[in-house]
Amino acid sequence: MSDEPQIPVSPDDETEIPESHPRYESLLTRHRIEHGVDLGITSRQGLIAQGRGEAYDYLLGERTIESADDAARAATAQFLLADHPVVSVNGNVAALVPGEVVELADVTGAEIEVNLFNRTKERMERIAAHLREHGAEDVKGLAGDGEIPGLDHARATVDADGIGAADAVLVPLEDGDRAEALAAMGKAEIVIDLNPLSRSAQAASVPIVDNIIRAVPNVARHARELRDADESELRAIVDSFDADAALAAAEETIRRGE
Ligand code: PTJ
Repeated sequence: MSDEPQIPVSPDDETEIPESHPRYESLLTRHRIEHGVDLGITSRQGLIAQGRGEAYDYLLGERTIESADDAARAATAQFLLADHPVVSVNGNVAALVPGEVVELADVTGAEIEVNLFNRTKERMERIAAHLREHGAEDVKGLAGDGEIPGLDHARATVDADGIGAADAVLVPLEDGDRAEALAAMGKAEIVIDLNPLSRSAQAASVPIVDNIIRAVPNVARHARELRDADESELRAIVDSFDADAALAAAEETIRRGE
């Protein structure tokens, strides 16, 4: 028999997962995604997306690599410099880090907007309610009175005074083309994606190659440190960040396997 701590096959509550388990973070993440599907927040495709992400996380050593931490700091500076920063939330993000997103928005002064690939009124409302339960005061996305040009799926639908009017958007866990479309609108694009080769990561002005479960609290931590920094310091952090080098460092870590 293995020496690993035993956990219930299907824990009812995440507190049943022992923190001492060597794969604690992975088990916690799976539990939250599964629970998100049960709540009608996460799409079933979200389970597949999580599996894909988890494979990259395994190869990255399930840790925040140095280049991802630098990217999180640059993303924070970009958000603090922005006049109108918005965090975009889909079904996976809502299931994995609802409270952490609310905290990040609070500390950076950002708005939160629900934006879904598999958009239904019911899921939009459930996700907004879930975020409110985790402390969000105002959740955008339900008006859907704006549009991102050049996209022919539901992700094009945004709030005109939310993502439509934003100058910086944080888009965790996307499926590709919206990152390019937002960049084409002149918005700074911060992407969180474990796959450095994904289209979103490649298109981002700041790609954070890290698990959202670590990256969102990390950005909030940097924001608490940087919130009193002056504009020139924030600008210097953004200007010295090299997106191509960060992607190359993540790919190198995956290929080297260490
Ligand atoms: O809730 P909806 O309807 O908007 O749908 C959301 C999903 C995620 C289902 C949809 O956007 C989708 O199908 O995404 P993809 O094409 O599977 O892409 C998801 C990307 O996120 C992949 O590049 C994964 O490597 C990455 N990813 C998955 N889980 C994580 C992750 N990145 C960071 N942290 C994770 N936990």
